[in-house]
Amino acid sequence: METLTAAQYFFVYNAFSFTLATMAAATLFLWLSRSQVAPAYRTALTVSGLVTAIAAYHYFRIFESWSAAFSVRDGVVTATGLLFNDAYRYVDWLLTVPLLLIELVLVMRLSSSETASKATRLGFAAALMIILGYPGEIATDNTTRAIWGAISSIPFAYIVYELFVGLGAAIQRQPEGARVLVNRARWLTFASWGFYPIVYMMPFTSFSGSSVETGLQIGYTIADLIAKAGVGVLVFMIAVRKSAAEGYENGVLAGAPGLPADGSPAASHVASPAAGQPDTHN
Ligand code: RET
Repeated sequence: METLTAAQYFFVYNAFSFTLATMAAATLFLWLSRSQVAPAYRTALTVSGLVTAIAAYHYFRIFESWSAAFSVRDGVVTATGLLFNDAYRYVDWLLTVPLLLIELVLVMRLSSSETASKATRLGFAAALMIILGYPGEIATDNTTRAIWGAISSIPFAYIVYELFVGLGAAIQRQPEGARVLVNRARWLTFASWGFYPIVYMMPFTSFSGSSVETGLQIGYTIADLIAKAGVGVLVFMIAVRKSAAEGYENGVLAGAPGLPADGSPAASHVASPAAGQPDTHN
């Protein structure tokens, strides 16, 4: 890698540090908010917090790897000889991308067979997309990068199609108050996901050397912040709106004091087909 300027080095360094803090904070928020929503949406918040927790761990490792790969003395950056490990990012995606898709499907509360089939197909396509993208990411020549990038775009196109066409119909069945938010989550996912392949194409631009490396790291980091923490907060808001539409207040069925709020059988037979809940049984 061509030597970075001190400004480039610290820009990336600070971005990693910021992202580590954001992912850790988002994890706490999502997990601590579980009790604020109806039992049916708690798994979505758990999964959402898992995504940011896995990301926090990987950003810690990425940050450490970045610090170890360079040393800065008197404003001059030199490579230490220890390689910056790009694999952390792809391992992170391998775990978090299928989980993110599952989280989106879960918050829609489709029938269990629809949830299972959508989550499986989307999760599988997401894993394939990441695995096929990796050889291109570590390739040193642009032709290899372009080939793997193109192959990886096939499962990517399938996911985008499913999110837009497949889940479009499901969105129409969401309760009024949540429809706008679910649609926003779908768009935010689409926009942030679309950003990854664009960042991947950095080496094909007129930028070169250390600018490409800086651009790749900053670009992927911004996309990760939106796709994980941003979408996580939206999923929380959707869960709150849908809980309210189903008669829950602060995670408890309104007008039913004393009922367990943890989704135990005593509460769930009252809670399940609440009014205004057309999306549960189709
Ligand atoms: C790659 C390789 C080039 C082609 C395509 C890619 C897509 C990557 C995507 C990654 C999404 C990651 C997310 C992470 C958050 O947890 C692998 C860069 C299409 C869409 C959402």
